[in-house]
Amino acid sequence: MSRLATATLAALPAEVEQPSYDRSAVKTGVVHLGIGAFHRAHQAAVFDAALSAGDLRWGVLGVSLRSAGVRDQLVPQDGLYSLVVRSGNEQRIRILGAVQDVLVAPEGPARVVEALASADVHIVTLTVTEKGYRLDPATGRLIEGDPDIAADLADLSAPRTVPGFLVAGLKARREAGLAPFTAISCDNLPHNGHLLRNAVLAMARAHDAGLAAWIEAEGAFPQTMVDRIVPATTDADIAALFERIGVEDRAMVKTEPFTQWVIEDRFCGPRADFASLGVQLTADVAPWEEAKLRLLNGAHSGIAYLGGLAGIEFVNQFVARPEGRAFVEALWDESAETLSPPEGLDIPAYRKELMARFANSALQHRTRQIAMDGSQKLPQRLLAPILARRKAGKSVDRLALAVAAWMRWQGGVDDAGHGFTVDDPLAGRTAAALEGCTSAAERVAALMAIEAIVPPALAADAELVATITGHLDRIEREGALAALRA
Ligand code: NAI
Ligand code: CS2
Repeated sequence: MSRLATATLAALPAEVEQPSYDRSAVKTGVVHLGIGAFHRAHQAAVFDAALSAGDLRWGVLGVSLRSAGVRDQLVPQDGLYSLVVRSGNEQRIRILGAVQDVLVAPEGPARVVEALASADVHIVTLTVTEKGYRLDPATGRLIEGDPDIAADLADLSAPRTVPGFLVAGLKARREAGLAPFTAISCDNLPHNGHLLRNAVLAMARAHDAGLAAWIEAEGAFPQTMVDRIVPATTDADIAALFERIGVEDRAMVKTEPFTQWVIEDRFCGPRADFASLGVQLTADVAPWEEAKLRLLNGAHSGIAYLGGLAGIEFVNQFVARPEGRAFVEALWDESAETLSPPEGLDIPAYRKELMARFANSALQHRTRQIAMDGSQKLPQRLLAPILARRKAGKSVDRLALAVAAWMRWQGGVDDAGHGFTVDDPLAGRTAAALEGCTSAAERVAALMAIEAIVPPALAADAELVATITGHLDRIEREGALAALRA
């Protein structure tokens, strides 16, 4: 079976779009940390469009901070992969050529630092998941007790973490007389640029006050809102693509037609002509980000836990059920009231479009995938709108139901009695909190006392606690579907 690569491009069917630029002339202008599925379908597609438009400065060097998996998929394919855009029965296949190489950081941290210090590199993008920043979700501070963070705080000769690599790269740039790069967090974190900047400055201060002051004065960490649903690729996706194009592509990503990237207009060096590439540049990303996190991601998390408990495999199956769709709409009614939408965002139209995106049956977006890392997601998606409503003296119901479903999920058993592993960096904490609890009320109190996840003001809110307890009790007795119907 032949594999997608430069040598096999000529064999592809005509329907497959191919890079139109001379890949050998492309310079590496971007280093991307955390080269998972999302980067390949979102930022890399924008840089590929910049290359197609003739600006050859924006090739991407991907870095994996953990495993060699993506390197082993992409490097044998000369960095080429298919972006498979699916909507209902339609499918569009485009081969992207922006990714030039992939490094596996633990195999050679010095090579990553060297790349970050290259004079051609002007932008560093990141998708390392919410937990990859090693920040306490409650305080936004670096978790200094994390062994990798502690190692980087002590010595940066072989960095291990995101702030460690960025500081080592920035230090080398300063020593070489270069300007800093612009570092753009593309993770679904509130105020992602601010959090990244804080993490980098905290790491820099531990090593060199002068370096920290230079980064503070000269560096740039724009906030961003990123949006495109990119489910994890499955073996069946790879097999189906092979049937269609006749070569094997182990690095393919599947996604939806929709894509959005809003970036705070704050760069400290050259950048692609983002505006001409469909990227929105704005002075204030916060209202965009808040709307996206609370509506899209908030609903996603509710769907993930309720659907996951009820044995509903995919997001589209959840919203195909009348009680599922009604739940999402009612959750949006609650969350939407907490937003201050930016000019240009029409919330009713946005909701309509979101529902259609969730209903896209060709994506097969697993509720299980979204359920992962709830401790890192709940605060910005569900707890923030709850807090805003409670401060305004308003009640919550569907938001509380989503939180109750997350609580039930922490027990690691679904409604059919099947056990599963709770995939979350704080799973040990939630399991310890639940130990010995004998009622829904005790479980709610124990989980709400975890300040790294739940703001103390919510734990002290008796009316809210009672609402969540009522929902959890029903889910435990009758299951998530019954709770949805009720
Ligand atoms: P993925 O699982 O394909 O890739 C995750 C990447 O993060 C991998 O490179 C992995 O090595 C790295 N990573 C995971 N844990 C880490 C840690 N503790 N330290 C350092 N690196 C770590 O996931 P995908 O789909 O690429 O999503 C990544 C992130 O992108 C999400 O968590 C989210 O914040 C953001 N995002 C994803 C969207 C999607 O639909 N997939 C859409 C919008 C944003
Ligand atoms: C999802 C997001 O996995 C999750 O937590 O909610 O990755 C979601 O698909 C994206 O934010 C869409 O832009």
